[in-house]
Amino acid sequence: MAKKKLNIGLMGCGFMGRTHSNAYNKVNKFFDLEYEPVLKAACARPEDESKLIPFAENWGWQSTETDWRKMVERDDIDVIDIVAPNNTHHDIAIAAAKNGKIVLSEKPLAMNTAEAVEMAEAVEKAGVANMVWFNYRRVPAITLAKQMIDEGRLGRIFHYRAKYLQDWTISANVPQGGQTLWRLDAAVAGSGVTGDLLAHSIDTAVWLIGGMDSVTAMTETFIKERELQDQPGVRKPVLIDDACAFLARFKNGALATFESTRYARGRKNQNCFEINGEKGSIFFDLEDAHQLQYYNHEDDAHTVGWRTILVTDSSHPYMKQWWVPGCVIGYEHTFINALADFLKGLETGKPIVPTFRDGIETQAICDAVLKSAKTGVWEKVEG
Ligand code: SOE
Repeated sequence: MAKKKLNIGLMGCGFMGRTHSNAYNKVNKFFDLEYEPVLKAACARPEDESKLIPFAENWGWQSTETDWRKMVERDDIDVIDIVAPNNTHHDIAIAAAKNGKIVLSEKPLAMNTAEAVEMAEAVEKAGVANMVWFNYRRVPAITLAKQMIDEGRLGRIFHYRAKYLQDWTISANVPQGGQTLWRLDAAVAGSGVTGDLLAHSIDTAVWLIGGMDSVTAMTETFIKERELQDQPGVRKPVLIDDACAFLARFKNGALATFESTRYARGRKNQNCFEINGEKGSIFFDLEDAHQLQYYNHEDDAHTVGWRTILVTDSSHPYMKQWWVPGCVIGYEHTFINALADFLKGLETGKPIVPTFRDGIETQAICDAVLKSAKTGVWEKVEG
């Protein structure tokens, strides 16, 4: 059957631009879907055109734009997909929704909760489908964890323990700002590890065990001043959080700890969590992404113990679309899985989570964390 074409307009051409372009190219090869994305146009700022042109050629984008306002108004675009830096999400998403486009956004949804609320309201008012790309929900082992929790296998949840560790900013010679280092510029990123890394951990946690009530946090900026990438020789204070740790109380009574840093030497992208429930526990580590560790207290006393589930079987989430059991999939597949879910959602009319409205909660938790790091007291998660 002929596929329904869905014309995509991609806003940005960096790291996330690559992961999404790859997903648009691959999704119909592996998933049986009514919709087929067409890589219609990719957009970047005029000063990034020299990067945009080869990017578009490499991934098969049919055209390019250097004016995002023109892009959101193009009649031949159905979907605006925002992979540009965080401070652009709000204006692009709202303009896109006003023009009746489906809107997808990279995480974090916005710079703060107020922006996220406006974005959610805009897509809802326009009645357009929307989704935040929290891709780790689509790691099969994490989706399996969700399934197991929903099946009641852990029982009442007591503890949630998350870490998200990297090490790429330890050198004081890493500059801030510019095309590739905007994550270190608070004016563009909104925050440091809180919005960039903990947003993932928070989204996963809330999805798995429910909403958060209150938090108490500490943050640190280890390197206080860095050169600007765009202006060599010019040094400015660093205003992002390099590291953040917080305690949380969940609405269901569970206690949690979250830790994130870009200063954990040797940790490149360690996104892990452990959940302890009355009946069992689960442990996941992105550095062993195809495995889920599970302890079932109801096992026979003489065989009980942690077991490793190799999440590659066709009975596991997403895996029947991929290879044969034992053949692992990787990081890029999480974006393809997310896109497949989204396109299925368009087919069925069922909103695919996390929607922009869901994104508000993560944003509100990040805001409460950053506020608590300043006030030094417990802060309620608003809304
Ligand atoms: C930061 O280094 C980063 O690229 C994040 O922005 C992504 O969201 C994360 O998944 C990998 O690390």
